[in-house]
Amino acid sequence: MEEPRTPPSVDEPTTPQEPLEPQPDQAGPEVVSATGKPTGAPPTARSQSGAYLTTSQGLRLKDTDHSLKAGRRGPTLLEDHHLREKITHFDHERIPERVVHARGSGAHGVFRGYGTAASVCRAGLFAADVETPVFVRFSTVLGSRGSADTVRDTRGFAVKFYTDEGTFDLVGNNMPVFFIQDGIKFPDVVHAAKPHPDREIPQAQSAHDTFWDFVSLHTEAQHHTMWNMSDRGIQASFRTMEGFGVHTFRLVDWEGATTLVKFHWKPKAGVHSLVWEEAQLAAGGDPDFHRRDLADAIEAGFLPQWELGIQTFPDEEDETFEGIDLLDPTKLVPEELAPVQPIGLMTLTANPSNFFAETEQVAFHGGNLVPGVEVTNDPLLQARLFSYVDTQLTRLGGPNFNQIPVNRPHAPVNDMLRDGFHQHAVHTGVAPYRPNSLDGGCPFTAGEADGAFVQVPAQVAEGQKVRAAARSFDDHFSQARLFYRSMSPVEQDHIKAAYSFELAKCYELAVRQRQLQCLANIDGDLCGAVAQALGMVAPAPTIELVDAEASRALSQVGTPFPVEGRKVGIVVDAVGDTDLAAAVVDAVTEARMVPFVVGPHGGMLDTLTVARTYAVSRSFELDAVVVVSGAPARDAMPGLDARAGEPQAQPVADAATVGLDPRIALLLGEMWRHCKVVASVGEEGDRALAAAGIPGEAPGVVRESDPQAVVTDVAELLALHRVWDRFTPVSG
Ligand code: HDE
Repeated sequence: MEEPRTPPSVDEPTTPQEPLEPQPDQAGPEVVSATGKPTGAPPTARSQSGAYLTTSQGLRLKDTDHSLKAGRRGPTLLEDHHLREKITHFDHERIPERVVHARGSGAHGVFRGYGTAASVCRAGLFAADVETPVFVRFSTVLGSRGSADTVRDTRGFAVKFYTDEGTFDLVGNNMPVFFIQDGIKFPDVVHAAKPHPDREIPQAQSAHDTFWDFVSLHTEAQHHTMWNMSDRGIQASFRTMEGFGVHTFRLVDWEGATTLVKFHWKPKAGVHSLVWEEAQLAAGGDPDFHRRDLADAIEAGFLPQWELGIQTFPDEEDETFEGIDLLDPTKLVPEELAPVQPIGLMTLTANPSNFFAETEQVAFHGGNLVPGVEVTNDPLLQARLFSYVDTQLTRLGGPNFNQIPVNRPHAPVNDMLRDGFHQHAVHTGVAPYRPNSLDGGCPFTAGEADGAFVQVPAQVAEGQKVRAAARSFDDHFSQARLFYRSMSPVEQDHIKAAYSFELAKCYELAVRQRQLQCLANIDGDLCGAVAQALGMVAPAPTIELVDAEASRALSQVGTPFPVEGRKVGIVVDAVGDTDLAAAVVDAVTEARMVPFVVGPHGGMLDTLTVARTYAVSRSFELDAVVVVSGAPARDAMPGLDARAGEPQAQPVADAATVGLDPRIALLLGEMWRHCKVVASVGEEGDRALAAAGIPGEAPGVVRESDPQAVVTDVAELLALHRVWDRFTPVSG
């Protein structure tokens, strides 16, 4: 077994030493002049150097703890520049958060092309074995920067590829469709979904009147809303999330031939979600649940991976495929009709060194394209092309945000953009204009053979100026129905519960009624169940319901979930068999899972290091639990005896009378309800399970006497993510 780590010294270090070397990615490329020569401005000039604390001007300081005063008890002097500089800078540390996607988590990584896209796309990054550094930012949409990770919401999935041909940003979501068909509606949907303007509540939630008011009136939002109400709205981890480019893009090959495509990111870890109660518990117990999970996984070497794939469609005049309008971002193309073809692999390899510098300041933009990838006339995409630069002007304080290290292209930059707030480049030359003779004609424009980006001459339909959409955009319900009917019964149950929860949070009867009408136009069974939960009458559909072939690929159930990095709680009490627990820890570690010893108090239990105390152990943090023993921790929790007899302390069974700590009873009850693997090893463990009311023979319950055997059984069950057959679904 691993020796417990010696904790780092808590004493203040006293020997001056050089700061950590900046990471290579912080350095950014060299600053070059208009003629391509280095300007000499060091790329890291603004990060720390030297062993001593200084002012921003490099003046060494002896004391940063006391302001300069007229006498020890006297007034502070205005002359104290260090005080003023320190406070002034602090006063301006915050920048405006993103108006949407404010809460996010980032990581560095690498993308490796398979070469399989070469027949349809000339972009160098997709060529075989080309490695491109990437920065990824995952996010929720609605919440503020400090909001909880596990709220019900869409997730952003934005990837910046630093290619040799320029930066390519694929700014997508974890859902393939969007609430609106035209970008001009974006402020409307966001205003409706954000907290009410009078009380500024609720935070990071769609469960409120204005959201449902909007989506029930603006029915093109119904398909995306259905995704949000499904398990996709509460994903287990960023690592188990699919990503979608949403819009249709146009790829161009070396001959200039074009293909329409939709981009998909497929996680190697499968696509998985939390259950709703778990998501709610996590939002309180660990609001940083997804951020922590991503950072921990990368640090532990369980590197998250996604395969990038494309669905391809012939680039024909009507821009439709099998009757689906490819320019309508509220529609997806089922994978059964157009399979996703893998074109490369992304691996996240490193956590950011500094959250603000990288994750907060990264600026994505769908208009950052490379030769071979172009946009289409999707009216949502077209409006986005305007928004993303515009928003950075306020958020990052001016037009030079591309000079921030995380935003710097890795391709040579020789633009004629000059000056502006926060200009860091020391440009040389006198002629930032073209044509010129004074700088020798530099910079020169490139020909196509030199890698210039030249838009393919795609045909633009002639027409009259109109504020209108194509007729095909009028179908708002058929794909919401397709999605619902493609779900497994357990997923349908979750959807019913989600609508019932969210609509029950709406005060306005008219809003609930209108949304029920939308559900009636999607699926009668769904509408009936939600109406019943709300105590309302289910309306009849007002349209003819159209059935399409169910798309199995839309369901998450049954996607593989590798056991690597999964968390297994090992519960042992103060007088329990710690040797047996240690053997389980070893077996879990050997199986490449992460053992969490759950004990009555922190510190050590014999040779075991306790990772989580009874007081903080809740189901959301564990994928499975193995109980060795769980007797009440009388010494560790004064007053427990007095409370043990109270009914609320025994959520599952008469725990106290049979010697089970009520907090372990609570944990086991949650694991049971959340369809997680519950296991015992040895007699004490068996007794604990029985005391918690867990039936010995139920699905997903493992009882073994041997530590190796219990871990083998647990690992087998974990590959299915959850034991869904523990409860009989109502749907189906
Ligand atoms: Fe965004 N979106 N968006 N969006 N979006 C922003 O840009 C906007 C849309 C998406 O991690 C903002 O830098 C408009 C669709 C992600 O930094 C802003 C419209 C999709 C992120 C903006 C859309 C997205 C953003 C806010 C309708 C999925 C986070 C801060 C025309 C394909 C990127 C910022 C990050 C961020 C505008 C619709 C994804 C205001 C106007 C559709 C992942 O510019």
